[in-house]
Formats: sequence, C-alpha cells, structure tokens
Amino acid sequence: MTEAAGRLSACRRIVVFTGAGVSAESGIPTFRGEGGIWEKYDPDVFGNIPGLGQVWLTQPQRLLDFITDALDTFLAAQPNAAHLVIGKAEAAGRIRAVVTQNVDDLHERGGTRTVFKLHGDLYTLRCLRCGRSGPLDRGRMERIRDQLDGMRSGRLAILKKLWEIMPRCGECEGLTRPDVVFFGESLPANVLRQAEEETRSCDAFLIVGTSGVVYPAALLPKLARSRGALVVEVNREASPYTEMSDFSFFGPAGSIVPELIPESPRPA
Ligand code: BJW
Ligand code: ZN
Repeated sequence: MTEAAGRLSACRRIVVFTGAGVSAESGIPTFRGEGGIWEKYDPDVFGNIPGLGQVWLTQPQRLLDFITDALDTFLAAQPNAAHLVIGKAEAAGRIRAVVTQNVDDLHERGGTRTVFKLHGDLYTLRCLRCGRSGPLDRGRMERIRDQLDGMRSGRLAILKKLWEIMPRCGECEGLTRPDVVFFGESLPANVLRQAEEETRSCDAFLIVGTSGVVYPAALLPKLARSRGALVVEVNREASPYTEMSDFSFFGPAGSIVPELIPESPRPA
C-alpha cells in the first residue's frame, strides 16, 4: 500500500475510473453479485427500454416497486470517504478527472468538479418529444416517491398513476425519461470522447469498484495501460483488471481509497 500511495503521489494527471462499488458503502447496491440490484430485478427486463416498456404494460406493480426502490435508495445516499477524498485530491490538483459509470451524484456531492458520466445521470430528464434535457431535482423526486408510496390498488389504477406522475417536459409537455444509458443505447458521444482523451493522457489510472464487464467503458483501463499509465485497482474481489494492474487492493473502497490518496498534498 505504501509503495502504491508513493507512486501515485508522484503522479500529476490521475484519472479515477469508478463503478457501482464506489457507491456501495453509501447504500446504493451494486448491479451484479450478492445483494446486487439484478438479484431482484432481471437485467434482461429492467436493463433496457423495451423490457421496461413491457413491464409497464404487463406488470405495472413490478415497475412501481423498481421505481420506488430506486428513489428510496438514491434519495438516502450520501457521499462516503472514497468520494470525499477523491474530491479533495482533485481540488488539490492531484486528480484530473473522474470517469464514472454511475448515474448517482455522489462524486459531485463529494466535491469533484470534473466528472464524466459515461452512463448518464439519474438527476437529468430527457424529453422524448423534443429531446431537451432538464434537471430532476431532489424535491421533485421526493414528491414522486410520496405519490407512489403505499399505492397497491390494482393494475389499472397503477397504470393510471404511473402515467400521471411521469414528469413532463417544461418546454413542450412531452413525456420524459431519465437520461440514463440502458443496454443497447449509445453512450453520450462527447462524454466518451473526453473520457478517452483524459485516459490517453493520464499518468495514473485508478480503477475503483467496477466489475469491468460492460462495454465500451470496460476498454478504458486497457487504453490507459497501453499508453503507459500506472494502473491501480481497488475492488472487493479480483476483476478482469487484476492481472493488468500494477497494484490491486481488495477491500472496501471507503477504507482503501483514502489510504491510497491521502489528503496531504503531493510533493512539488
Ligand atoms: C466494491 C465494493 C466496495 C462492491 N468497494 N468495490 C457482447 C460483448 C461485448 C459487448 C456487448 C455484447 N452484447 C452487448 C454488448 C454491449 C453492451 C455490453 O457491454 N454488454 C455486456 C454486459 C455484455 N453495452 C451496451 O449496450 C452499451 N452501449 C453500447 O455498447 O452502445 C453501442 C451499441 C448500440 C446498440 C447495440 C449494440 C451496441 C450501454 C451500456 C449501458 C449500461 N447500463 C447500466 C445500467 C442499466 C440501467 C438499469 O438497469 O438500471 O449501467 S448496466 C450496469 O452495469 C450499469 C453500470 O454502470 C454498468 C457497470 O457496472 P459496474 O459499475 O461495474 O457495477 P457491478 O455491479 O457490475 O460491479 C460492482 C463492482 O464493485 C464489483 O466488482 C464488486 O466486487 C465491487 N465492489 N462493493 C470496492 N465497497
Ligand atoms: Zn420537450
């Protein structure tokens, strides 16, 4: 650990690449593995738009449960020690950017300013009619959650309620959807391009809490490696990146990341 922290402290352009594991200690479950979201909600159904549309029509109660679970979880989550120390290291000029697959706002709330969100943002809505984007603020999320709470009154009533509470576009009143990237959808091209640029030019690439199985995001560590960056991995368990990493640390991100990038500024 001391050696990896020492090597990182000499780096001036660190890119941090994160997945669901960095937010696990904030109370947001990961997708895969024990206790993951997909133990409860089948990714073949809940991981893509056609699947979600089908659930809406045939099992609206399941969709209601999915939305309620998501709102409860995201509204309660707070940045943990990993998000906070990453934000402080960026402010101290040690980290260039965070590239995240997460749709939560915990890096931003942890103080990081440059966050490239490869899989979109749960707190942004996109209009299905005119394409404009707008914020989904926490107050609005709370109101939706309260409207859904305790609603168990038959399929048609649930369908009607879901239709009523779906947020509308402020410009054209069209239906909106969360600006999140589901399977089969393209990643935001400009975000991916900037993430690749940062990755190509970084001197260290710190991977935190991702299973590394979802593409094209999964290619970034390989890009960093091919450009000669120091690659350090933090995960609860071995991943596809373990073999190619210079250092791998297995344990909770909230304990390990603060040890790897301690708050004291790097030597000039
Ligand atoms: C801890 C910890 C702690 C736990 N501390 N660590 C065949 C081959 C290759 C590619 C494809 C293929 N078939 C289809 C594709 C493309 C597809 C893909 O990659 N699929 C693979 C799964 C096979 N990709 C796409 O579709 C992407 N788009 C695309 O490619 O566009 C072009 C295209 C268009 C049309 C057709 C084909 C291509 C889009 C990907 C979108 C991903 N979206 C999701 C959310 C879905 C919405 C929802 O259901 O809510 O994004 S999927 C999900 O996985 C989420 C995550 O961002 C992403 C990555 O997961 P992550 O973050 O790694 O989490 P986990 O749970 O997997 O892992 C957590 C890790 O943390 C674990 O390792 C733990 O050990 C660790 N951990 N606690 C430290 N405390
Ligand atoms: Zn609109």
